Amino acid sequence: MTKKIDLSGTWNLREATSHKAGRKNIFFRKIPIVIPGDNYSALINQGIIPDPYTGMNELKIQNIAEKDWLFSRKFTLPKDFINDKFIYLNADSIDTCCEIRINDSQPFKHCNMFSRIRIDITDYIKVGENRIDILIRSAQKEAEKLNKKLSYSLPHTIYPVQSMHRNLIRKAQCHGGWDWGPCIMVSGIYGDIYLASSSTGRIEYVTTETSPLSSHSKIEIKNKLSMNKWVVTVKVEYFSYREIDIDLFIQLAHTEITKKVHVNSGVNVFTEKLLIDDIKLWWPSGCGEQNLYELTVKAGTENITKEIGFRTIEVIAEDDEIGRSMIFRVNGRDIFIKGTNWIPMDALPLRETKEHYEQLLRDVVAANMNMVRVWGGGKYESDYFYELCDRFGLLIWQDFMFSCALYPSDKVFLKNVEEEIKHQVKRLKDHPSIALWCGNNEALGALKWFKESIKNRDRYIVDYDRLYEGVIARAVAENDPLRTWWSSSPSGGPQDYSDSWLNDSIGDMHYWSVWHEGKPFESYYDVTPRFCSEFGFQSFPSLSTVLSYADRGDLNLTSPVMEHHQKNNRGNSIIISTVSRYFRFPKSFEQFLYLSQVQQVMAMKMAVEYWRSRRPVCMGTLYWQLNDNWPVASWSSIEYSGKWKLLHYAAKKFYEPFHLSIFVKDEFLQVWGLNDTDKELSGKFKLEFIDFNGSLLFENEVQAVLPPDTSTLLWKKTNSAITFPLDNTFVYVHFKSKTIETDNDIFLTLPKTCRIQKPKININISKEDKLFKITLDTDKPAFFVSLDPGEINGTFSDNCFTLLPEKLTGQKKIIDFSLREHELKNSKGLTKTSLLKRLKVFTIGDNYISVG
Ligand code: BMA
Repeated sequence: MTKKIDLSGTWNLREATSHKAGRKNIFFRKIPIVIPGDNYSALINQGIIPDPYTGMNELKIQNIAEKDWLFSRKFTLPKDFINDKFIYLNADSIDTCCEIRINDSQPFKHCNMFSRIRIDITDYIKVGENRIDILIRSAQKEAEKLNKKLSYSLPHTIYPVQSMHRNLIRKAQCHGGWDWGPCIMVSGIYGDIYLASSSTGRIEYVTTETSPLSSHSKIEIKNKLSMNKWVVTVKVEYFSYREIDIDLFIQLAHTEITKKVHVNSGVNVFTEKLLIDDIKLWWPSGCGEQNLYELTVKAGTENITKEIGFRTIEVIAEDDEIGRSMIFRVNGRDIFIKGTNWIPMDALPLRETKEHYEQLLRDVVAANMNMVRVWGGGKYESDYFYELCDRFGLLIWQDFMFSCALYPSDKVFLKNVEEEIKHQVKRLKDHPSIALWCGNNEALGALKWFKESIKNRDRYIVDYDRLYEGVIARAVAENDPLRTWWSSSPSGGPQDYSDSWLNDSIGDMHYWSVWHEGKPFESYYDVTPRFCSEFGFQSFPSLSTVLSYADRGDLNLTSPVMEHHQKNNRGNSIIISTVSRYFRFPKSFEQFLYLSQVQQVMAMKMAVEYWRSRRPVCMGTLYWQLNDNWPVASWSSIEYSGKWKLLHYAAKKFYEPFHLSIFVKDEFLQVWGLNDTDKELSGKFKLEFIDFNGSLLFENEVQAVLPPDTSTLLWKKTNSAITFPLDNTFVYVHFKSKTIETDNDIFLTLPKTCRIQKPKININISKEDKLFKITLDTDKPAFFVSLDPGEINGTFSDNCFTLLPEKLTGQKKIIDFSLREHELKNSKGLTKTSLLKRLKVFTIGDNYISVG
């Protein structure tokens, strides 16, 4: 068998900038660094630089990015690892421009954190002690150098703290700063780094293509149960050190192939077809099970095991009377996509852990989502991320890593990108979760952003075409022909390069008019995107997260620290002016944080509920953005600390498979019953008008049927037909069947105009095993009721809800609070009394004067 020596663990790090390095320089001292990991984290852990997430420290650590860094370690090789063997070094990702030396070898150069490094080191190693040195040059300086060589400029977006020319280097683009992220130009070694020795060769990639047997009729394919016979093409790329016969073994489900194959020195490709019966399909979350099958491939001395799934995914982009659709059809069924955009989990790669991935992705599933978009300004995620998405049934919209910039198209750059794309496509294509490959984020739109490309569009279009269509699309077509290629997000779809930025009739849309252009929330009702892959509204994190970066003395929205932790130039003023547009002005800093989250909920809820009701014209929404990579004010629904913002609770509700959507559009109050399941639902639909004192003014109950995979109009009336005063009335709707119960409500005028009354809320807590049960009741209707457990790390079964007096509902509201796994370990002592003491309750009525 192939033997491996893992090189992860503790390495040494020191500065290697030639002109500055010297004994007196503190960075020249060797310090320990954990690999996989990054230089900034090592320097922080040694107390050499401050944590950039605290206060305004980000500004103090920028000089680290100007230096070159040497990562080195020793390793010992036993005789049997070397004797008569061939040895290679594997490094999954080195960030970014590096020179690798084994003992006294010639340096091997590489400059792309997204492509794998495999180098033959047989001639440079010896039995006993060896050393590896990886010199990582300052990416910032390398980018500057490349920029100087350009014959015309290649602009990119610029954020408050920015490393320039990030688009010239194949590194996570957001490392250079973003409108939610710090500028931390890390250098590092990520993923697996190891040595492997074998007498024959190595498997470079194992990839598969799966198709239902063509003898299935169209009708059979529509009926998912009959799609059980599949052809699997397994491709093995084997790099052989010499000409020899090797054993090839493939096993999948109950099918096996064993044979001897002849290999020549260099790359050999074997393709085998397997016919598999009795397949159970893989489905996205909410639509069925996530069945996975283990595939084992042995070639020579190497052995690879992975899980694959069986499903068909088509992206239906067809011309119709509106424009051009964008529909994800999985196993023959059109799925309404509900999800969010994913950015890298942490600006400091060392802080990204498996637990963190798992928690975030579980939170995505818990909010009834079925897709995440891996956004193009970040990175191709770790294998673990994709494995979890397969297991959880989360479809992935996978961007290639290009974002908000114009990119070069010279030969060196294109060759570098081509290697990257081939590697990433082969690495990832077997994940059933990946639904589509998308060329970039907003790079097509960016042609219109910069004066250079506005002036000389032709030059930049040629660059665009060479890179995305010439290199990337071709590499995708050659290596993953069964998956959809989508040129850019947003775009009108295949072969459409029109300026579709503000066009809601074709392809996918990024609808930013509400946030970036300051339009009212109601303008979400002005468009019906075929698929909205980005739209968002910012909020502040809650106080416990703010306190992780700000001192008590900084707790003012216009303090330098609060402004520093806002990377969108107009961000805080948009939040503040929107608060004044919709709400009574908050009485305290903490109320402000809370209200910022409430208005974020209002914005996203209005957009999603309206667009879901437009099904099948609109067939998906991915809001911007799920997570933060440091603690900051942003569009995220989960704070950096892992705490759910109110938006995440609201998403759990507005993305539920059966949901009542309620809105007032063009003076019409409308209620739609949304059913995203394949089962018909029949139940009682109730609509009530209630005043803010809690008196029932009107009630109507009917039997309603919600057919599968549709939205159904349940109520429509003009506002003028409502005889109750609009400022003292809200509408409450409720649907109940044998199996489900859901409700919703809406104000008939701006919240600040409503005569909301300050509620008195009673809370009782009991503890049942690991769970806290929180019982609430109120004297007056209470809106956007939010429970905040401070820094206690846990989630509520419901939050940010309307709480009605018991006399109206006949019952008290009961909510579960469960601690996160690691919190369970830390806080054995948490009692119901201590939870009650720390639990804060906010409602928008808190900012109204108490009457009566
Ligand atoms: C989108 C994204 C990001 C950005 C966000 C908010 O268009 O693609 O570039 O963070 O807008 O401005």
